[in-house]
Amino acid sequence: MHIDVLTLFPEMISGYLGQSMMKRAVEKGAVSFGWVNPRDFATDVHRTTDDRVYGGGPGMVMKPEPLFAAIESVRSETSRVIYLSPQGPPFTQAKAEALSTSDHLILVCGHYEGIDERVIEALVDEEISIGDYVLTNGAIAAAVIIDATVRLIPGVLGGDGAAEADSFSSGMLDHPQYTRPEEFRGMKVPDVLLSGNHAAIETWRKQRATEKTRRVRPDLLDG
Ligand code: 4G1
Repeated sequence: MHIDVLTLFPEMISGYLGQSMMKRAVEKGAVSFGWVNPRDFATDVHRTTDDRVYGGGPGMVMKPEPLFAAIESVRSETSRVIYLSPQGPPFTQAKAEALSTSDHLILVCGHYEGIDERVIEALVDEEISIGDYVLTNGAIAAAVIIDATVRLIPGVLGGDGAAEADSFSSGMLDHPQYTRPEEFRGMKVPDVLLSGNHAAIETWRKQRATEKTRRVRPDLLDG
């Protein structure tokens, strides 16, 4: 998979993409990253990428010309152009699974108040939102999409079933987790987890996960 990130501030997430799981995924050849800065496609002397909003009101909007040129510089037949936007449907694990089989993603990050609507109409295949809150720019949202998607590409995680075992694959929150020591500051690991009784452990985990999900995220059980 190749992922091009279109942003005015690549340094916001380039550090993250050069680290940890992403670094290993690149080294394994599972994914490669490219950067596209619309500023490099602005043609005036000041290399302007934003302008005032038609109809009035505060803030600036990203101009269409540099965005069209930037997207068209990396787009091909197999590209999927995604605009990270609070106006999109919410990002989910199911969406991450669908994206993980893509050939080429172009992730368009908004800045200021967003992008000229004509870019969305003409070039964007899909809008995705990472949640209902206000951000200063969309690059962080792109990093979220990349993290959740790339770890699902076969061979990126250890192959120990960690990706499949993840609680969201079962549509529920996770059960509590413990590691050594058996007792820490008087707090003990539940006996069942030390029993070696795998059926009992499975029952305990399912029960705790269900209780927690019902209490804090009942929407996951009804949905
Ligand atoms: C109206 C949140 C505006 C924000 C309503 C989730 C938020 C991209 C996302 C905004 C952004 C609400 C996202 C808002 C995002 C252009 C630059 C848009 C930043 C921008 C609830 C600012 N998932 N927000 N507007 O935050 O990019 O993907």
